[in-house]
Amino acid sequence: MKESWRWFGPLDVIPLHEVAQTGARVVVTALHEVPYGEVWSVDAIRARQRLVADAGVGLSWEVVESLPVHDDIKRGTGDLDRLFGTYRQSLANLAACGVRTVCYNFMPVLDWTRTDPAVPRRGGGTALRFDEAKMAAFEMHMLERPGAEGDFAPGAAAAGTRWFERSSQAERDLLLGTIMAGLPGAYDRYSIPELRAALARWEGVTADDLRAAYARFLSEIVPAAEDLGIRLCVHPDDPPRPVFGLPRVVSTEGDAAWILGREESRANGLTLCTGAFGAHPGNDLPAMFKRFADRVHFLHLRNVTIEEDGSFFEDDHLAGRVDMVEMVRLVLAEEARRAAEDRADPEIPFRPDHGHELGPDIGRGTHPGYPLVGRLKGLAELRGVISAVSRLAA
Ligand code: DNO
Repeated sequence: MKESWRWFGPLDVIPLHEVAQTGARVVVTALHEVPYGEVWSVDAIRARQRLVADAGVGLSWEVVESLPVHDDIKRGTGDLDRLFGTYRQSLANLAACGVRTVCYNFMPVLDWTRTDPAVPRRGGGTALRFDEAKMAAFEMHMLERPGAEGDFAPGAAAAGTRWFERSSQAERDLLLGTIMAGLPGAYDRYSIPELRAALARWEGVTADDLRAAYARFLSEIVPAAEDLGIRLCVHPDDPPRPVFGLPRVVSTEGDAAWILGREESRANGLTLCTGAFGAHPGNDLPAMFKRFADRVHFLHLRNVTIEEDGSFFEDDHLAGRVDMVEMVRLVLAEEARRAAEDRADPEIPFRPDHGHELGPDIGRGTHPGYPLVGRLKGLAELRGVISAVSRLAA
């Protein structure tokens, strides 16, 4: 299992020498500054590779997270030929530079969503949380989205109304900021009117429409990726269910089976995020890994605890509902299988996904979910499991 670390580029407050101190071997990053839908040029990719190499700490860029899919592709409208061409060109440029594992997602409008950036843990550390009632408060009373109430369980909707009535302006502003913070590497946030405008463009688009657009994306892109030796790997929806009335189609085991079945090629793969898939009570992560093992090109290992009303929080890496020891056992067995087939790259890159904000990271201004110490704690715990499981299997 290849230890990797997400680094957000030159603007990340965590410098590369600190990444190296964690023991991680490779960097996961993206050209976050390139607008969605534009080509990642060879020059820009090489410049980023040089930046990583020039830190002189033995790191290299091996995984792209993410090469964003333009919203027009997801909606199936606009100048699609140009956008598909651009995507293929970026893949070709990445391959030319030797970067061949490429993560992306197919969530409309927004990436991952949380409602609480800092739920207190023992001793003053904090965790991220998705609270059904607060999400209901946001959608019903701040966004004022018609029909929002019907998308929540009655208890959550009522609790959301109570929260809204009691909340201060500062609490509402924090909620807006937290919900908008999910756009990776982006420092711009939608305001409520901007979010409304973005959602309006999606009015009437159903899950079937999104699936049709996804099928087209796969048929346009996977053959090119295969020729280039690129391993695409879709990241699941987070949370794994519709939000803001937008459809989501990468949430369950069935969704993953549908995606991988559309193009039967290793180039059409999966980022198995145990946290995002894990927030859906119907997803059994070890079973999913077993079923899709050959097509898993990248792993995000973290854990969640789901509460009765569907809210969830990010638990310790070895706590929560996903059996991480079993996950590691299965991943090592899959790597042994790949090695036995003489595959050039039997090791699957994984990163300790998210972490609690602890000690020196509090107030440091790292990306939400991406502090140094909390992720290092997760990585160290996982490293311990990996080493114990490998020893016992030997
Ligand atoms: C959140 C991340 C996601 C992920 C993208 C992949 O922490 O896991 O933002 O990078 O969805 O495209």
